[in-house]
Amino acid sequence: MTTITLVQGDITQETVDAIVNAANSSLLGGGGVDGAIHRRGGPEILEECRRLRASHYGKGLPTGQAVATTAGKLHAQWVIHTVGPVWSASEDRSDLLASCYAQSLKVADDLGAQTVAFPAVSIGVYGWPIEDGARIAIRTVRDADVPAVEEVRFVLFDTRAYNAFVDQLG
Ligand code: AR6
Repeated sequence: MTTITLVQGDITQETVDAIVNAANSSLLGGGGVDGAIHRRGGPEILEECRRLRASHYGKGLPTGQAVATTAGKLHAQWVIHTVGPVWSASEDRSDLLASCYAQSLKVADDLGAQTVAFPAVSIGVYGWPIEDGARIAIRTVRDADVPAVEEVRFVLFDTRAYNAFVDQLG
């Protein structure tokens, strides 16, 4: 049974086995939580991302998938990078957003990570409506069968995101 906990704060300050990054396909960094993770984690993370681009992910990491690297100087063993979908009003991309959580948890479970911190994937720069993003996140984690993972901690940056997750957790 995986326990879901919610905290408001900066995910780069968390001590967990794995920290999930809301990355982009390039894996080479960006703004938002991605920028914060690379800044605080140091250059080792980017070096490993570059190696992934040079080997398995020549075209980048596809949306909805996840891959692990070192966590550098963060208080974690791994960063699991996932690429959320950009919100679209004309196309339902919910399955891709759910896949980010499911695939990240599968990677975490395979690594033996017992504690995993997630940001709210896609609800920043990628424009996903917060309430819907929270609903998909909580539902997907609840449905996941990941025996190694004891705790999933959602780390929400601002009050609005935190409250949306509180509402969905019920
Ligand atoms: N800790 C926790 N949450 C954070 C932090 C932090 N330090 N910083 C921001 N957030 P976003 P996306 C929240 O934009 O929508 C990047 O440039 C933020 O308030 O980081 O998936 C990537 O390279 C929001 O609630 O990710 C991609 O190009 C949530 O994290 C693109 O942005 C997600 O916001 C991905 O966009």
